[in-house]
Amino acid sequence: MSNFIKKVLVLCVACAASIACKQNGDSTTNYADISVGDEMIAELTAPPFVPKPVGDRPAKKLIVNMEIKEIEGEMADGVKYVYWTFGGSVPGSFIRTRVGDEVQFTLKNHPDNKLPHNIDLHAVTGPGGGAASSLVAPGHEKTFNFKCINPGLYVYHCATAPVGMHIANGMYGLILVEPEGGLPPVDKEYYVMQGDFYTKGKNGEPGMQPFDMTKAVDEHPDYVVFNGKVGALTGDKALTAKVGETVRIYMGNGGPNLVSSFHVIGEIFDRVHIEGGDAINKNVQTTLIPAGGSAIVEFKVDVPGTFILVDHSIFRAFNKGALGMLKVEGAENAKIYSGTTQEGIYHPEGGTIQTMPKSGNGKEVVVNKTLDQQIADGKNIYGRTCFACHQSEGQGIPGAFPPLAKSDFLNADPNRAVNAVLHGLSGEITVNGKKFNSVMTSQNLTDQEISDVLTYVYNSWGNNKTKVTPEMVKTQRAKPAPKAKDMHE
Ligand code: HEC
Ligand SMILES: [Cu+2]
Repeated sequence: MSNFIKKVLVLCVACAASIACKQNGDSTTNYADISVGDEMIAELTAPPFVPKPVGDRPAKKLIVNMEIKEIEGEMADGVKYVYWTFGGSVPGSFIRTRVGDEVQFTLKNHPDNKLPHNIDLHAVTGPGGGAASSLVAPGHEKTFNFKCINPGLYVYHCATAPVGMHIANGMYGLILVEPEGGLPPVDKEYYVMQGDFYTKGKNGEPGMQPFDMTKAVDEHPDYVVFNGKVGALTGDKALTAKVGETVRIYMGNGGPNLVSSFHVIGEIFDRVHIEGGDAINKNVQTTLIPAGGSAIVEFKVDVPGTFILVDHSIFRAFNKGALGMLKVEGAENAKIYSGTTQEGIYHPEGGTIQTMPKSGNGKEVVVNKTLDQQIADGKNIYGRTCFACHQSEGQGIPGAFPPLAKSDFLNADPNRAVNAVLHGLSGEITVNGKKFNSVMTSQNLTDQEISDVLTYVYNSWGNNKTKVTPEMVKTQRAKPAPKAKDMHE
């Protein structure tokens, strides 16, 4: 073999090897050795927003200035809590970097704070993820440097003893390390992080609520929420998108205890960066997010509507606050989803499902119930149909489900209430001075059942004691369903 041919062969083998490396995605690049260009001050954002994508910018020396603030906030309507925060929000400010960036991180502890804090960034390769170098007393600041050598979405958190308590009070956030050239562009990007909270009083108990160490150790949270509080992502604070857009959610879980079964009701994740790393799973319904971990989920929104973000450990969503909303506007697409096109009577067989609510069109035995009978039967119906959203004492969930207790909307017009249960209710309404803009689906109940449940509601929790009769429901059922707009006037 001539020398020339040998050389060509060697070259070819080398070429093929390098192509193979690129194709299977092994990061052969040693990002520790990338030299950085000029300095740049990092843009930091409060949730649910994220800084601008890195695009194809070269690696830089990135200056991050973050200030710790201990601040009073609201966990739920009337429930106060002192949060410890990175940058004034829970989760803390979003940090966006790229592989090869050299981060100069300055952590400031506001002089009004009471405690020392530090930061452990999971994106850091080094002892304590920076914690050892960043312990800082109130009124002081500490600077340390690290190089981003692994792309991915990473959690950061405080790691000052008692570590669990600092995290439980809201000291966590996300740092994104984008790959070379950046993540593929999308239309909307959001920042959501789950956390569990432990308060002296039980869920909903008003006033200032101190942290409860015993409940935290027992892992019995009173609140499980997205972005630090009940209703942070509902009503007019809902995430938004337009039909046809692609949405990317940087989803983290601060814990301190629970893992999250993240799901968006009515959507399927087209792509999930599992655990915030390189591996991509496709067509996912629910993705597991470990405490101290993350995922990047991406999906195209094809039809309009309100899509509910939940931890599918579902009592957390409907009873502890882990519920957010994505409102999608745009044209309907009947090919993908066409709503109710037919309604029929389904006769279930078998003993276990015979307690299902009957259809309103079935034959009913008419009995003249007393007020007390109606209330007793109505309470039962409430427990199996309305409770999940409007809650046990009709208190609702701020920003998501309006109260039925002392509801001015309810008390003003029984026929309107009947129609809400008969036909469902959507669009903006105001209940006791608070705006709601969500969807209640129609409830598949008979005239008697609707009159019973509403009579129960009207005769509970300080409402005006209206007795709703089956005849009133029958009259409304006979009329065409009112347009959403008429319901709100
Ligand atoms: C899946 C959740 C859900 C269920 C179940 C549900 N609702 Fe609602 N309800 C809502 C939402 C959301 C609204 C507000 C709709 C809007 O924003 O236009 C609402 C509004 C109402 C209102 C008017 C506002 C107010 O607070 O007075 C009444 C009355 C009402 N619901 C009664 C009931 C009754 C009675 C039941 C059970 C038979 C029930 N709902 C079941 C979610 C629900
Ligand atoms: Cu701390």
